[in-house]
Amino acid sequence: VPGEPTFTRAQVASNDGVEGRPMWVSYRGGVYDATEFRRIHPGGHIISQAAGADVSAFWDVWAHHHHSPKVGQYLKEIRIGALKEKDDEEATHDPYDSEPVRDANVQTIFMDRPYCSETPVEHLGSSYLTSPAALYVRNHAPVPDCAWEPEGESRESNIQHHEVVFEEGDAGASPTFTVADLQSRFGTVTVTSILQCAGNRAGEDIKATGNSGFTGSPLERITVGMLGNAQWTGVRLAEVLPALYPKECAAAAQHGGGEWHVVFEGADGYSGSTPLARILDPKNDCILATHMNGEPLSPDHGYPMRALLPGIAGARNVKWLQSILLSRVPVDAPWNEYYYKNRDGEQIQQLPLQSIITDTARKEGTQLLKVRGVAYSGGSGNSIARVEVSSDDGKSWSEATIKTEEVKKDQSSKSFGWVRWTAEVPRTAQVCCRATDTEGKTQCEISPKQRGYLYNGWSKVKVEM
Ligand code: MTE
Ligand code: MO
Repeated sequence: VPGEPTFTRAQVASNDGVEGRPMWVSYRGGVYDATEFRRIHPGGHIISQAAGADVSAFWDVWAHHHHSPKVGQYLKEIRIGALKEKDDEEATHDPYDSEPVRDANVQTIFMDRPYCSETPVEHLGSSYLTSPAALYVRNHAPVPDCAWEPEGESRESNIQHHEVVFEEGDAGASPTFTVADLQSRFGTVTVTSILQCAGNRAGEDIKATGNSGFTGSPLERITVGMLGNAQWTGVRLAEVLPALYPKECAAAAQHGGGEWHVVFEGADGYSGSTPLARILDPKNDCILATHMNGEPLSPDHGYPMRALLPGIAGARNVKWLQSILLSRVPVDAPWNEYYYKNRDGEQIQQLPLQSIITDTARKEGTQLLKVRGVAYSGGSGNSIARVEVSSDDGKSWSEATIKTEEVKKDQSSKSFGWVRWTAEVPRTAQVCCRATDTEGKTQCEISPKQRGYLYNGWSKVKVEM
């Protein structure tokens, strides 16, 4: 902007938002007064981490994420000048310099900053439980420093000290509990559940139903691997919330829970919310998880604690959990306001019934094809009644064999985990599958467009002839 005032980095730094001072930040050579932004914006405290400094790493995420013109307009409104040229070139601290080490053999990487990956399909169905190293990762910001390996302490014991703030609980102002407090008061349970990003199968969705918000972004390459199945251990939210928010939970029980939402906030500034009624129903197995497959959560998956809401879109399973708040409205953070909404403009919650072909192989000495895959019922938590495979585009179907013997019998009262299955069908150029749950719900060939999310049409796979 010609003729606008210029500021040095030192000047920006002196406006750090502390003790009534305004909060300035720099972003791509511009200087912005973000005082208001921090105050009014639920995602604003992520910017406070960079008060008086450069927010490029944070705002780049926000800006490219939300294709909304509102973002550009907003930045224009709060711009107060430009950085002095020499200062613009100065190197700034890189918030991505302490990212965890990842195993490229079991992760297909879409983006590095923020890190986003899927499990390669060859690996997806290779075991009943997905390993933490192979589970897809969806980050929207740098991995926050949650001191996962403090000196002299094991990760296991460090979990115990982690604190979660319950904002404005009935017990008075914002009680804080360590994980150890929560565990000794409420005990822990283990539930088996898939975790899936609402954007899984985005590539197939584009092929079947046309362009979406994913088109043209690195995420249009998502296949079927933003998904995994694991055993999660933690404290039950259906016990924690009524104890800490008795009034709200009682009111919610009377009114079907409709008007209350549980807002989870992570240490990276990301937040998500889910209706209280869903979480209060003990059958839904919603927990604050500290362990995956018996191991402390890894840094990428939310160490030391995350929300684990079986059957609910990954986006609401907030990692690096810092605070919980009951609210009358769904959280209005940039991640939720522009992203992860369905075609009716509602924030996405439940995942749909799903089945996925993970691999096919010629059966030696026959004209048959062995087909393997996974299936799960999503938000309903119903069991899978059957999976069928077709080698003639759905004209005829063969029933698959479900590997029921490996399904974990844990404290989960519904079926939120996946089942693996195998089938044999005549060998052709393309095979497809569909699942049916115990209520008779079944998958359609092509599912209705949900702005690119939640695609659950038949899984179709080309076969090498
Ligand atoms: N929680 C925080 N704090 N930050 C995030 O970026 N991403 C969400 C959710 N929770 C996210 C988060 C999204 S969109 C998904 S799909 C899941 O985490 C992914 O969990 P995973 O990375 O452990 O597989
Ligand atoms: Mo996601």
